[in-house]
Amino acid sequence: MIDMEQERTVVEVERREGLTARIFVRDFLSKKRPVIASGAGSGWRALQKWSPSFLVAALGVSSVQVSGSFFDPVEKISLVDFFAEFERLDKLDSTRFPIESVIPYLRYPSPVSVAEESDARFWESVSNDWDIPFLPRFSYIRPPALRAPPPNRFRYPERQLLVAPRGACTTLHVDRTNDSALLCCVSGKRVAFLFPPSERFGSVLAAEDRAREAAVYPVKTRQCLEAEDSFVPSYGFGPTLRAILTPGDILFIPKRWPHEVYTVRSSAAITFNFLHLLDLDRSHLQCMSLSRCENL
Ligand SMILES: O=C(O)CCC(=O)C(=O)O
Repeated sequence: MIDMEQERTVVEVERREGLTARIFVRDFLSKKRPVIASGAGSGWRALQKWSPSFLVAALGVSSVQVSGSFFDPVEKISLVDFFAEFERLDKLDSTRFPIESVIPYLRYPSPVSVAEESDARFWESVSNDWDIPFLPRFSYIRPPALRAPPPNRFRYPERQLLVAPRGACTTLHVDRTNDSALLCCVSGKRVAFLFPPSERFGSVLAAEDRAREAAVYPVKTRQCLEAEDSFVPSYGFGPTLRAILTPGDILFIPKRWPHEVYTVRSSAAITFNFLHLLDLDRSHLQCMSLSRCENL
């Protein structure tokens, strides 16, 4: 059933077609406003190529760490088994869906595997399959470059391949790297919810962090199945912004915006994090002078 109170506070994230770097910087990056670059990746080869069997071959590993509703890896399983589950869940009728279970989620590379050779090989082998046309080329703090190579050519630790079966989710968080993020949908369908930053979120995020430290991950499978039509999370600190992402859509998540993402149809995606000069603010400068920039 739709909660009318929550429904009223939903605002759709603005969609822009043909977004250019100039417009992205002027209207969104500098204003810290989310946007969906509608179809900005619709010409990517990845959209045609990245089937489960392609990914099994391209990843070139026999087993992977999978996580649940948050980024920390929870178990190592065979890649073939993971994709078999991915396809099974995609086809499963909602009435038979395992709503009490956390759905396995492949976030590749996870922070623990970032230094591995297979990771470098994978990104190299798919570098012609994607690109982010509207990213400005200049003035990055992280990766540190006055003129940065395009994201598909540069290995940055916070680049991830996300493969999520229907029913999988990423629960509420602010990116720990304290930078801006792009979430690029390659296949399937994801619904992302974003919340304007507010100090009042501190206690909610701290409670979620404590639960994760204790390895207690929320099961939000039911909400995931309902996110396509009726479920809208709300924490009571202002509006909930919703971004419905289908293949080719790229969502800009500004620095420090709390967000959570529900996979409503089994989906592959790429995330890319960056810190631009325009992202620098007082707290960032203070921490840089103290040389402790993690987790601002
Ligand atoms: O799409 C997802 O499940 C999570 C993406 C995300 O929240 C992130 O990369 O910070």
